[in-house]
Amino acid sequence: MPDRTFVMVKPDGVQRGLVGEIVSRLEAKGLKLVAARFEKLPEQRVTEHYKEHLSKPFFPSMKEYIMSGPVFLMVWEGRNVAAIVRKVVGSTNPQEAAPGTIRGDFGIDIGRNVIHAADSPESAAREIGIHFKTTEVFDYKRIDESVLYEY
Ligand code: FUP
Repeated sequence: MPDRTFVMVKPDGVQRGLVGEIVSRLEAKGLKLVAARFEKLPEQRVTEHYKEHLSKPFFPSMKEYIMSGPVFLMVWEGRNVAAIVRKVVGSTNPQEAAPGTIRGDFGIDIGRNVIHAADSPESAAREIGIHFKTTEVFDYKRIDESVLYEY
């Protein structure tokens, strides 16, 4: 099984027209898009996705925000993709995220941090399972793969 991770452009990222920019950055890095869907998340999947945060004080407002508009859900593939995408995305709090990262370049507030990316291969597998059926994730070869890796 190739390395895969789960990424979501949150409602603020969609509203601000950042979907294309985010997809472009991940493509330009050399990662491969293998699944995508644009939708408004149902409450049950938001609760499942963020179950480790259910009892946190920020959970109710985060849930309302995540469900406030459509989100762009994706699965990306590449060697060590979960760690790579977390670096491209930057720190959770956009105020601390380094310039050059997505959150560092496009965010200000921790409660509006533009994008979600799974924090480990284990989280990625769990989150992909919540949001995508196996038939929605595509296995294909990209034409540039032979020049992207040394081996
Ligand atoms: P991350 O893995 O970077 O998305 O960060 P966390 O899992 O720690 O937090 C999940 C989401 O909760 C963050 F994207 C933003 C939100 N959050 C807040 O709104 N306030 C907080 O104090 C902490 C997290």
